[in-house]
Amino acid sequence: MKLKTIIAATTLAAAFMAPAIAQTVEVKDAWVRTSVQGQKATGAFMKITAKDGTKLVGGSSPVAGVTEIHEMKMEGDVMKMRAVEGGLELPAGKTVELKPGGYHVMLMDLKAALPKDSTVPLTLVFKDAKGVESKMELKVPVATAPMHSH
Ligand SMILES: [Cu+2]
Repeated sequence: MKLKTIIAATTLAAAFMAPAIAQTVEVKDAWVRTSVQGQKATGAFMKITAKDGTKLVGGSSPVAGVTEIHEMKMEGDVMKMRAVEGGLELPAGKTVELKPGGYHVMLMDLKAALPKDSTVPLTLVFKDAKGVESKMELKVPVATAPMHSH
Protein backbone atom coordinates (compact mmCIF):
# COMPACT_ATOMS: atom_id res chain seq x y z
CA MET A 1 0.00 0.00 0.00
CA LYS A 2 2.77 2.37 0.94
CA LEU A 3 4.70 1.54 -2.24
CA LYS A 4 1.65 2.26 -4.36
CA THR A 5 1.32 5.69 -2.79
CA ILE A 6 4.94 6.52 -3.55
CA ILE A 7 4.58 5.49 -7.19
CA ALA A 8 1.46 7.61 -7.55
CA ALA A 9 3.24 10.61 -6.05
CA THR A 10 6.21 10.16 -8.41
CA THR A 11 3.96 9.98 -11.44
CA LEU A 12 2.22 13.15 -10.37
CA ALA A 13 5.52 14.98 -9.96
CA ALA A 14 6.66 13.86 -13.40
CA ALA A 15 3.37 15.00 -14.87
CA PHE A 16 3.88 18.50 -13.51
CA MET A 17 7.45 18.70 -14.73
CA ALA A 18 7.11 17.47 -18.27
CA PRO A 19 4.08 19.42 -19.19
CA ALA A 20 1.59 16.81 -18.01
CA ILE A 21 2.00 13.72 -20.10
CA ALA A 22 -0.54 10.95 -20.07
CA GLN A 23 1.85 8.03 -19.54
CA THR A 24 -0.63 5.28 -20.18
CA VAL A 25 -2.00 6.59 -23.45
CA GLU A 26 -0.30 6.13 -26.82
CA VAL A 27 -1.15 8.24 -29.84
CA LYS A 28 -0.02 7.16 -33.29
CA ASP A 29 -0.36 8.36 -36.89
CA ALA A 30 -1.78 11.74 -35.90
CA TRP A 31 -2.50 14.24 -38.63
CA VAL A 32 -4.51 17.41 -39.17
CA ARG A 33 -6.25 18.05 -42.45
CA THR A 34 -5.01 21.09 -44.37
CA SER A 35 -7.19 24.18 -44.40
CA VAL A 36 -7.16 27.27 -46.59
CA GLN A 37 -7.38 30.91 -45.59
CA GLY A 38 -10.91 31.76 -44.46
CA GLN A 39 -11.83 28.16 -43.70
CA LYS A 40 -13.44 27.94 -40.28
CA ALA A 41 -12.81 24.36 -39.25
CA THR A 42 -10.78 21.22 -39.82
CA GLY A 43 -10.23 17.88 -38.17
CA ALA A 44 -7.40 16.07 -36.40
CA PHE A 45 -7.19 12.30 -36.71
CA MET A 46 -5.10 9.65 -34.94
CA LYS A 47 -5.00 6.22 -33.40
CA ILE A 48 -5.26 6.19 -29.62
CA THR A 49 -4.51 3.23 -27.37
CA ALA A 50 -5.04 3.53 -23.61
CA LYS A 51 -3.38 0.95 -21.39
CA ASP A 52 -6.07 1.45 -18.77
CA GLY A 53 -9.61 2.38 -19.66
CA THR A 54 -9.87 6.13 -20.04
CA LYS A 55 -11.76 8.80 -21.96
CA LEU A 56 -10.72 11.50 -24.36
CA VAL A 57 -12.70 14.41 -22.95
CA GLY A 58 -11.31 17.43 -24.75
CA GLY A 59 -8.45 19.30 -26.25
CA SER A 60 -7.04 22.66 -27.15
CA SER A 61 -4.80 24.16 -29.80
CA PRO A 62 -3.38 27.64 -30.33
CA VAL A 63 -4.55 27.52 -33.97
CA ALA A 64 -8.21 27.08 -33.04
CA GLY A 65 -10.65 29.07 -30.92
CA VAL A 66 -12.60 25.94 -30.04
CA THR A 67 -11.50 22.30 -29.94
CA GLU A 68 -14.09 19.53 -29.52
CA ILE A 69 -14.27 15.76 -29.77
CA HIS A 70 -16.75 14.94 -32.53
CA GLU A 71 -18.29 11.96 -34.18
CA MET A 72 -19.83 11.60 -37.61
CA LYS A 73 -22.77 9.34 -38.08
CA MET A 74 -25.29 8.56 -40.75
CA GLU A 75 -28.77 9.63 -39.70
CA GLY A 76 -31.04 8.27 -42.39
CA ASP A 77 -29.11 9.24 -45.50
CA VAL A 78 -27.56 12.39 -44.03
CA MET A 79 -24.07 12.48 -42.55
CA LYS A 80 -24.27 14.37 -39.26
CA MET A 81 -21.53 15.61 -36.99
CA ARG A 82 -21.87 16.19 -33.29
CA ALA A 83 -19.86 16.51 -30.09
CA VAL A 84 -19.30 13.25 -28.22
CA GLU A 85 -21.24 13.51 -24.96
CA GLY A 86 -19.11 12.83 -21.88
CA GLY A 87 -15.97 12.07 -23.88
CA LEU A 88 -14.79 9.35 -26.23
CA GLU A 89 -14.43 5.97 -24.51
CA LEU A 90 -10.98 4.38 -24.85
CA PRO A 91 -11.34 0.78 -23.63
CA ALA A 92 -8.19 -0.71 -22.07
CA GLY A 93 -5.75 -2.02 -24.65
CA LYS A 94 -8.03 -1.40 -27.60
CA THR A 95 -6.94 1.00 -30.33
CA VAL A 96 -9.57 3.60 -31.15
CA GLU A 97 -9.16 5.19 -34.53
CA LEU A 98 -10.14 8.78 -35.17
CA LYS A 99 -10.56 9.09 -38.91
CA PRO A 100 -12.44 11.04 -41.59
CA GLY A 101 -16.09 10.01 -41.50
CA GLY A 102 -15.86 8.85 -37.88
CA TYR A 103 -14.50 10.23 -34.65
CA HIS A 104 -12.29 13.29 -34.92
CA VAL A 105 -10.87 16.16 -32.94
CA MET A 106 -12.65 19.19 -34.39
CA LEU A 107 -10.64 22.37 -34.63
CA MET A 108 -13.02 25.32 -35.03
CA ASP A 109 -12.62 29.09 -35.27
CA LEU A 110 -9.34 28.61 -37.07
CA LYS A 111 -7.06 31.62 -36.76
CA ALA A 112 -5.05 31.04 -39.93
CA ALA A 113 -4.65 28.69 -42.86
CA LEU A 114 -3.00 25.34 -42.10
CA PRO A 115 -0.76 24.57 -45.06
CA LYS A 116 0.56 21.10 -45.88
CA ASP A 117 3.77 20.16 -44.05
CA SER A 118 3.22 22.67 -41.25
CA THR A 119 2.76 21.49 -37.66
CA VAL A 120 -0.08 22.09 -35.25
CA PRO A 121 0.43 21.97 -31.48
CA LEU A 122 -2.46 20.01 -29.99
CA THR A 123 -3.18 19.25 -26.35
CA LEU A 124 -5.43 16.29 -25.62
CA VAL A 125 -7.20 15.93 -22.28
CA PHE A 126 -7.92 12.47 -20.92
CA LYS A 127 -9.94 11.45 -17.90
CA ASP A 128 -9.32 8.10 -16.23
CA ALA A 129 -11.82 5.82 -14.48
CA LYS A 130 -11.27 7.73 -11.22
CA GLY A 131 -12.04 11.03 -12.89
CA VAL A 132 -8.43 12.23 -12.83
CA GLU A 133 -7.54 14.38 -15.82
CA SER A 134 -4.22 14.26 -17.61
CA LYS A 135 -2.92 16.09 -20.64
CA MET A 136 -0.86 15.08 -23.61
CA GLU A 137 0.98 17.60 -25.76
CA LEU A 138 1.35 16.71 -29.41
CA LYS A 139 2.91 18.31 -32.45
CA VAL A 140 0.71 17.12 -35.25
CA PRO A 141 1.76 17.28 -38.92
CA VAL A 142 -0.65 18.89 -41.37
CA ALA A 143 -1.45 16.69 -44.36
CA THR A 144 -4.04 16.15 -47.06
CA ALA A 145 -4.36 12.41 -46.37
CA PRO A 146 -3.67 9.99 -43.49
CA MET A 147 -0.11 9.66 -42.25
CA HIS A 148 1.38 6.23 -41.76
CA SER A 149 4.16 5.31 -39.42
CA HIS A 150 5.97 2.02 -39.82
CU1 LIG B 1 -16.53 17.74 -36.32
